[in-house]
Amino acid sequence: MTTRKSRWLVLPLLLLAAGSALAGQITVNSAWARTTAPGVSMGVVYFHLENGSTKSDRLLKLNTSVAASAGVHRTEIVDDIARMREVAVLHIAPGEKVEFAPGGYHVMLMGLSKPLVAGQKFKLELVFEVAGLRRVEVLVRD
Ligand SMILES: [Cu+2]
Repeated sequence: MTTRKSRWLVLPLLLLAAGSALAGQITVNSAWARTTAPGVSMGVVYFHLENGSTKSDRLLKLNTSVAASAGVHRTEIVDDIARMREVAVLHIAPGEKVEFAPGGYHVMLMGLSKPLVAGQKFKLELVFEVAGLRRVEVLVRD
């Protein structure tokens, strides 16, 4: 009877360890969006993306309730003019960090239902090919 009891104690500890290892694979941190002026239908979201796993992955899709659609864009300087290019699928190598920041990668929100107001928070879902779904809270600020 005593051995059986101790076996049951070990199991939850193993599950806890497995859970934290999974959370360390693909991480999306410090997500924020810039405030938008009334009548503007597009917004931007930035965050730190890191692939802490040993597998390469791909960001396939983004969903949010605040806009009709969301996609990855990259700002590039061509002939001294900043242009945005759509990135259909973002590849992220094992151990790679991708910075979504002004002047580079960003998530473009298209068809905002309401202006984004400082202090507001909204959910953004990122769908990865290997890691699956990641949900982050995005803070709106200037
Ligand atoms: Cu853009």
